Amino acid sequence: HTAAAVGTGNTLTLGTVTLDTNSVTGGYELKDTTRGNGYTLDNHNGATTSTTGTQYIDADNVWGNGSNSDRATAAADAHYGVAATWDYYKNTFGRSGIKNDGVGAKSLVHVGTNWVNASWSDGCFCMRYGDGDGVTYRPLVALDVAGHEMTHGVTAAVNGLAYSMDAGGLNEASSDIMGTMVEFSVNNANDPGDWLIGEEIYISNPNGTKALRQMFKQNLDGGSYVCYPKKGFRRNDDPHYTSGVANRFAYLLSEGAVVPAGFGAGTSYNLTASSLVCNGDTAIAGIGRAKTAAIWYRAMDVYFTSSTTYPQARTATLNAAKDLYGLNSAEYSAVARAWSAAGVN
Ligand code: ASN
Ligand code: ZN
Ligand code: CA
Repeated sequence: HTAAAVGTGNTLTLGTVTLDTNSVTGGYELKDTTRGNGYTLDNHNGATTSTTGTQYIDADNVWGNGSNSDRATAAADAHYGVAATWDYYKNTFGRSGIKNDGVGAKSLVHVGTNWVNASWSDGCFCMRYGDGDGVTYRPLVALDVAGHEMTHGVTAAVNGLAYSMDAGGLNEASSDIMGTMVEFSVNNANDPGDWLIGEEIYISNPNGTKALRQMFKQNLDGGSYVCYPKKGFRRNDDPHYTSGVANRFAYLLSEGAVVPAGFGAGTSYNLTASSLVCNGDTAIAGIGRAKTAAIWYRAMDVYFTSSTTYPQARTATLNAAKDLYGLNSAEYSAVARAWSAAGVN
């Protein structure tokens, strides 16, 4: 006999949250029968290519202690992040799971040894979360990371964007954009929405400015590109860097050319500095996150293919904006202007 249950997670990054679990003989398991039976496993620090682990079982349905000293803590974050991503896609786009078939995915936590990464595998239909190095990085179970990894599964299902050249950048950017939208959709007090990727994986991040990627200012992470195909842009570079162009497009489209709240107005965050300006347009206004997400998702779902290039992504998102808002809409013009401001014409 098993039945859906509601437990409590004492997470690493979000404080205390509610977890959808399953009651079984002898306790509860981290399986979410309300979202396609997605479940969370302890990989016990196996290989980073692992495809399985052991089921977490808990007697009182209270998971973790808020610190990584309890192996269930990171599991609580991951389980919650998957549920939040599922809900974001379902509530926003009517998408039921990664493949839109109502089937949940598997999450493996405590993968690898001091692994500072997380990944998605279509083969195991699973995501894997490393523990971090324990010095600079803690387990990579933050909401934007969960949304990022699950979105790799969505990308594989809807358009199969390759993981190289422009398509690779669009693949990575799709994960960063949707991961960010997931984070904003929860807006947890301990991890409020922002345009940073991975800011919660740092053991110490007092000003909240450290991140794997800063979607509004690519050159802060040391490698991401600002303008296509200028300012040193290399088409065959790491997709986590070529994604910068589309991340910048999404930021400008949503928020406009303004420094995000909390980042001051100092020179290091001057978004109109010549190092960041592609076409001289420094006055672009945003259309907001909801419309940006709707346009990007429709482009992913309907128009992107495995080999979409940046100029083709411009056309794809313009077509998506036309479908959603019309050819003469402010949204359509904003898409064109935001791409141009990231060098894509
Ligand atoms: N964390 C990385 C990502 O999802 C793993 C990778 O390099 N593919 O992008
Ligand atoms: Zn990725
Ligand atoms: Ca974030």
